[in-house]
Amino acid sequence: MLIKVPKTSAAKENQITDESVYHRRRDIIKSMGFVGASSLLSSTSAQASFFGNDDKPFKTQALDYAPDAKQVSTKLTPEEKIITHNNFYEFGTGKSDPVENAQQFKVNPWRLSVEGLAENPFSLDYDDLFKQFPLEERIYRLRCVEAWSMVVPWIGFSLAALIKKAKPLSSAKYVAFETLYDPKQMPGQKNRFAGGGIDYPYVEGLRIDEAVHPLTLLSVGLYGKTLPPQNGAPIRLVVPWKYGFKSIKSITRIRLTDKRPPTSWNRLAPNEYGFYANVNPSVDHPRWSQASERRISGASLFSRNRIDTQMFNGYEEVAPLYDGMNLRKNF
Ligand SMILES: Nc1nc2c(c(=O)[nH]1)N[C@H]1C(S)=C(S)[C@@H](COP(=O)(O)O)O[C@H]1N2
Ligand SMILES: [Mo]
Repeated sequence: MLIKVPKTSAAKENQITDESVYHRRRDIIKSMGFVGASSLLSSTSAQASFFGNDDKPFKTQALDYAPDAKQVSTKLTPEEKIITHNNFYEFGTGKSDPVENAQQFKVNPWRLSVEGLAENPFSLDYDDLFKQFPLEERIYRLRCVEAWSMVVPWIGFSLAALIKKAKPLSSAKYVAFETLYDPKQMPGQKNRFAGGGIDYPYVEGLRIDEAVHPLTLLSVGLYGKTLPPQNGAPIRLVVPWKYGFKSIKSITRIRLTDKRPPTSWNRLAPNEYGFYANVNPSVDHPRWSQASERRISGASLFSRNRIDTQMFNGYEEVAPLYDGMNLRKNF
């Protein structure tokens, strides 16, 4: 019974008509003050019409950061697509539910605790998230297990820097992550149906060597500004070589542990979603192929291309992490 809920909602997402999403998105974009496809306007200049007069859009703030030094040849996904086409089941299971339902989400005050098998457990408040570690831009591909993808200019810092500060004990083999649990603010957490069958809080995990890999990012912003709530404000994980569901949003707890932690999608449908969830074009999801993906690229409905999915989402430098492992079995 519980397993059936996500199956239904996941299937629904795959079948959702582009057109209805497109028209909905137009309304939202208009309300947020975007005037053109390549607008660089901050959402602070948003008009509140879509959300109603006392229901103003969330305000993001400009960040100071070091731009991504690498010349990334791939075209960025436009900002208005990244912030209106989301998976964040705490705010509903439809792609436009998060932007519609998350604008009043309170991110300040916030507390992120770093705990468990560590010599120096600590916690960060909202301001610390932006001040304790130098911020850098990382332009990464994001590949959802549902076979769509984006190219996102994230801003954040390496998870490795945060873990180093905690001074992990040698017994720490895994890192466990937890999203905020607050059903008053997150309608999807009120009951199983609203939240797609997930048992909240949403949890995720990495092996410690994956966690300290230089590509693994804690993101606090995108497109030069703090994250909007629908993308996981105030802080979320980004693991670019794994399916998007590993990149847990709105994190309140990071725990070093000696046991492999449970992960939300694996718990819900273990035959469909593994612990590793490395992007792999040769291991299909039981209900669809993973050989290719729909790249959400241009501003127009017609500028979506089907491209081949790459092993590890193209981040081949992570391959040594899995030397000798059967990646079909450990999917
Ligand atoms: N807490 C939480 N984190 C989450 C999710 C979620 O539902 N809840 N969805 C995941 C999935 S399936 C994807 S593809 C990415 C989407 O991130 P984006 O909306 O910023 O593109 O967030 C991931 N993190
Ligand atoms: Mo996803």
